[in-house]
Amino acid sequence: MKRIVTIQDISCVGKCSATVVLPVLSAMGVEAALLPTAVLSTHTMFPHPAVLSLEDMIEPIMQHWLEEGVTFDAVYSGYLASKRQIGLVQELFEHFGSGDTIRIVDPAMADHGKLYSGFDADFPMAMAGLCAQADYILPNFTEACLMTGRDYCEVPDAEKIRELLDALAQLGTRRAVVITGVAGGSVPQKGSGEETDNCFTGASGLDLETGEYFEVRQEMLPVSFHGTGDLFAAVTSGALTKGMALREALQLAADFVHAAIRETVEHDPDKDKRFGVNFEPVLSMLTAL
Ligand code: PXL
Repeated sequence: MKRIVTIQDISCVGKCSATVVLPVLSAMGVEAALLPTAVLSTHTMFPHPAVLSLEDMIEPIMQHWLEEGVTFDAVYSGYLASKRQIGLVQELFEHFGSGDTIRIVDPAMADHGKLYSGFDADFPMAMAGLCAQADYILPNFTEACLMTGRDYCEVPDAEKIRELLDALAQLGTRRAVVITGVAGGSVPQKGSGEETDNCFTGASGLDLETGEYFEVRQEMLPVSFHGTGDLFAAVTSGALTKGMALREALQLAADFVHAAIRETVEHDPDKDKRFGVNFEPVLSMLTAL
């Protein structure tokens, strides 16, 4: 069985980070180890969460794993709350990320043109330094703009996305750079190959080994729930760890997040968006892999 270590906070309520990443990886048949960065009563979209940093535990945990000869097939980092945590993940990459181990960074720190609360303006550049050491990076459009010093805009066109992918490639990431949550105007109708006017969302990537640009698409649903970026990154990371090709991994992630949002909207239409999506009923999409 493949073993992945994920660096995440434990947001007790609000379905993001550890509470979505671990069940997704388990459903995919990947052994998931957790390096916890902090405990929060809720994620930071709720006002005034109670927070306990576990930063001081990260080094002793790594040290013990080294003593015990623990190894990982993939190292995958998500939301990090401080520059010190970024430095500690860099150490984790050095100790556990060599050889065939896959290093994945989801630089979860911003959305809709803005940094999440609690981050300083120089945080994205520190995150860019971590992305330089990864094999795959999965920023959303806002995070990609912040890490490359580009201006954010509401509706980027294909040319802007390509230019941004090229700028991300300059960070030094090894295998692929991917921008998640990229939206556009028409989606192929399943089976028929015909375009419809439905909006799509998905991911655009640049494979740094072949130089190819690519995209994956799914129908856009007109709602935005917390934690879907973490779900997307978790499915992608689990699939890559299992040896799936990048495009297939991203398509699976897009399909899974779409199914989870649809499930939530259909069966829980009044749900407070901060509590995240009901992904549990659709986990079976991942168990058959
Ligand atoms: O979903 C990303 C995330 C993870 N963890 C915490 C957060 C956020 C986004 O706001 O606040 C604590």
